[in-house]
Amino acid sequence: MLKVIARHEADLQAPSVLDRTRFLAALATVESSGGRNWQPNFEAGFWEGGLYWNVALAAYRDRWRKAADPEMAEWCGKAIACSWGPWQLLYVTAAELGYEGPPWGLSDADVCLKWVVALINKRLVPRLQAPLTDLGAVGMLADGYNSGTFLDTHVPFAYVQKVRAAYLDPGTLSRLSSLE
Ligand SMILES: [Ca+2]
Repeated sequence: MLKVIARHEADLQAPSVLDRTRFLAALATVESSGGRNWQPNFEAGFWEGGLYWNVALAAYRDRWRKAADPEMAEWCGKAIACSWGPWQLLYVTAAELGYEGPPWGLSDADVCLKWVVALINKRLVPRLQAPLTDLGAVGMLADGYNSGTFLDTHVPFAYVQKVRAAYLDPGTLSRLSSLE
């Protein structure tokens, strides 16, 4: 997993106070137990009848439902409502950012991280305001990654604290280094 991070961390346009490798490692640690638990996770809000269901999602559903053999067709549609990979990135988010592959393509750690970095660069980093400490940046980016933005009043405190703790934990990198 550290090799994957090493291939992408330079693309993260984060403030220089932030240790990019440790931040991306901390996110993977919290999202997928350090890369050990990253099966697709179905998010009902992004499926038919869910809070976020809309015409764009219906189009994704129809596109990928047809992508594979008939026995898998229903699942392939539902794959658009899953989060994927070590960073548990929502397919819908990646698609909004320009990802054109199938939802299940995001289970590849490199593909997943490429679009995670794109998300952070495009939607979060431009709204950060200096001066920042590294833990300040970690907190805002973790809030935004989990809740969509760090500029609103919804702050997922428990999640932010977990990412900060993983960022500070010297064991985070060594645990990830043992995983592909
Ligand atoms: Ca928020």
